[in-house]
Amino acid sequence: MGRPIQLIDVPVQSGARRRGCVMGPDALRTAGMAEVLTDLGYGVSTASINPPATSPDGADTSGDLHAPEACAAWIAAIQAYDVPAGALPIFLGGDHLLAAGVVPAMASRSDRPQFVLWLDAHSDIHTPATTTSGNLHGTPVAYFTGAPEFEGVFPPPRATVDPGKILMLGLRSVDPDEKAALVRAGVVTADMRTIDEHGIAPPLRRFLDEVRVANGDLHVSLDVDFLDPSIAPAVGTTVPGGATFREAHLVMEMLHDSGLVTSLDIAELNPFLDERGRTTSLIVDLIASLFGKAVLDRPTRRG
Ligand code: EXY
Ligand code: MN
Ligand code: MN
Ligand code: MN
Repeated sequence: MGRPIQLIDVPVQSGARRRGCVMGPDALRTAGMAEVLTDLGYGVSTASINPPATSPDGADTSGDLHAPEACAAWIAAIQAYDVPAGALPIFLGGDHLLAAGVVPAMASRSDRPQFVLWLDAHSDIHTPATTTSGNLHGTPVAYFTGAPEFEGVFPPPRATVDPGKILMLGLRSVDPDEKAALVRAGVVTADMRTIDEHGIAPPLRRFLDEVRVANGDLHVSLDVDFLDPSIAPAVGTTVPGGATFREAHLVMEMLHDSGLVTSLDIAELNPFLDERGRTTSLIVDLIASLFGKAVLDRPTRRG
């Protein structure tokens, strides 16, 4: 039996105006997420973080921000949730606002340095001051790296992450203020141009080596729009030119081989936009790869 896994539903959709992410956890369960992990030999438990009692979604738009109070309440609820000791949590979203709760919670779980692999078309490093859409799912990275602009908007993070310990893979839609913030903070990035030219494995291999050397914890945040829209249409923020089927599986296979992943979230799945469940099924297949489903049995290679 592998390490116990806890599947935690986080049906947040306050981070954006478009509705549907609330159905993400149900869709992932319907597609067999628990059964796939059980078949791979893991003990699986389930939990859910309940929607905080705030005003109905969207009713508290204040100034230019969409639903800041609901978002703040979700972040507080997620950060207050204690994952059972020894379990590897998979947070089933929900829009990407959930990472603002999940990453500080994971970073506070141990004294080891926290690393984050951010798989996303977007850098999500806006602050309440720079966002032009007002959609707060575009802000979690700035929040969990300690940007001061969140004071009075979101509760203080339980712990913060060193921006130099974040690798963003798959970027292809980054706003001007975000570009400046990425450089200022020193986030490590491999955009789709870099991936096209050199492949997806080299930056990931370098990053995993760093995590290993530092004896760090590794959180993986998988935004569905990391994937090319032709294979993953069920997301409200599709951007052409994303990761292919094999690139995505290779990332998952390398993560499995590394043995370094300590937590995971799946964000932005909008089942309302799916086509006969194919995006949801692909996500479940990717998670199976991350937890050891392989084309052929091969000796685990570390490094
Ligand atoms: N940068 C854009 C904005 O701030 O509205 C798009 C953000 C999309 C966020 C998605 C989840 O990754
Ligand atoms: Mn995102
Ligand atoms: Mn830690
Ligand atoms: Mn995205």
